[in-house]
Amino acid sequence: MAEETLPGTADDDGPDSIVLHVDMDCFYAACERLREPELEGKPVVVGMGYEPGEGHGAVATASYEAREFGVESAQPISTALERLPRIDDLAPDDDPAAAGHYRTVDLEFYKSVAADVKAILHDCADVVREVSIDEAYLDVTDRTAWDLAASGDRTLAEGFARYVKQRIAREVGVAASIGVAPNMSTAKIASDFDKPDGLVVVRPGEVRSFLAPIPVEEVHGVGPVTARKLGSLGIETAGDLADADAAVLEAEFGSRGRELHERARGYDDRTVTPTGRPKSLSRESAFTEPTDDSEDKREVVRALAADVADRARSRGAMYRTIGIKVVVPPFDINTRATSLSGPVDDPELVESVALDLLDAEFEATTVRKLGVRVSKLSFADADQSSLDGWESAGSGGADGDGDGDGRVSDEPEASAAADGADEPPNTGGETPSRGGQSSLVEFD
Ligand code: TTP
Ligand code: MG
Repeated sequence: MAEETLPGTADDDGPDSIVLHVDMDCFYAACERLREPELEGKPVVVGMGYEPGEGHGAVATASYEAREFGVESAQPISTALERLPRIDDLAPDDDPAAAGHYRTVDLEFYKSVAADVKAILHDCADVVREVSIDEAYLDVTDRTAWDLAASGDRTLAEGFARYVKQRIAREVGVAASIGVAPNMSTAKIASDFDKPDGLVVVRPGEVRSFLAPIPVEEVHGVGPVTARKLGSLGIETAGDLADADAAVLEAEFGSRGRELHERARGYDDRTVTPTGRPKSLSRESAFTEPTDDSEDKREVVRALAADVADRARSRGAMYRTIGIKVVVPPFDINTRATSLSGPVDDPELVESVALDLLDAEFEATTVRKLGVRVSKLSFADADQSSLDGWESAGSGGADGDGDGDGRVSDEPEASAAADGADEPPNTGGETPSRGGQSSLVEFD
């Protein structure tokens, strides 16, 4: 497909960007499989408002095996049950392979998995835009290149994306599909192109030919109404849209028509902008085997505290809350935090508070994962805008699931909630205090 030369020979003003769009495969179902590995390869349906044994609620997502039976997102559970009976309802001689494992949405758990994924993404890119619980754009122009790898006809960018995918699979245990392209809209289409477990690379010279056969509905900014109108003009694919007369499109759709025309031709000059300032900075670490060894746990907390304090300092962030996260097998998440009377930048205090919180309640507990977090951040530099942490998959007020469909979106908040103003109120806990009141706060 390389009808033009590589790399960076575009007529524009600089080298071509390298954008990754990462979207997790059947995300909620993949999370359920983390807890219940025996669901691997089986039809799984995750229902919102669903209760075991009942028939109400709506499908949040279905595993790819369940999709084969015609089960899909937003469908009523009652319809899903007609297409794919529940395993518990099967008669003894029915085929268990043609039955579904129905589970109820557990957003807190999915957010904790998403945070692990996003921590990897932030590790792999300086600029990350999180758009929902399971989806993000990365600008990795500075980390890799469109040049061909020495070993063959693949680009370095492809190898980089494969590395990101493998890290997510190995470290978190869920599958991502990744699209790689010189711009955001093409990367998004590419990530969807070969799901599940896809890796689709569209090189700078290939954008237009890649887009040509794609249905217009998939072009960013084309909703069902626009698609219908385009259809009535005989425009069915991105190729048709690219070849259409810009003046006609503009007459029909105004300036948006011109924009859609540009997108279909492979131009999208949006840059990946980070989602926003962090509300907190955190780092967590899982043990290979759960442990109750007090010194092992303290050692990990010390290392995590040093790392978090270091990152806060390098980002110019002061913090007013120091907390820990303790995950007890199988996935029981506990968080404890201490609020200080004012913002500090004090690595030793992060360590001692984190250790006190650990010792106070979890000294003898068997844990599988530990985390340290600083929050209620304030920044010396008003323009600072990097983002990190396990909470970043939709922390605070930005991730409410009050939009009815239970999806979690991290689109930018309008206001400066980044200072932690949305943190839950103190609950008057008995945790150690350093010149300020103690509190128990939720991490997300
Ligand atoms: P999607 O990324 O749209 O879907 P998905 O990850 O389940 O599957 P795919 O492999 O096609 O990407 O959404 C992410 C999660 O958001 C999904 O796992 C469940 C939730 N969701 C809803 O709750 N309701 C919905 O209508 C949709 C589309 C998603
Ligand atoms: Mg997804």
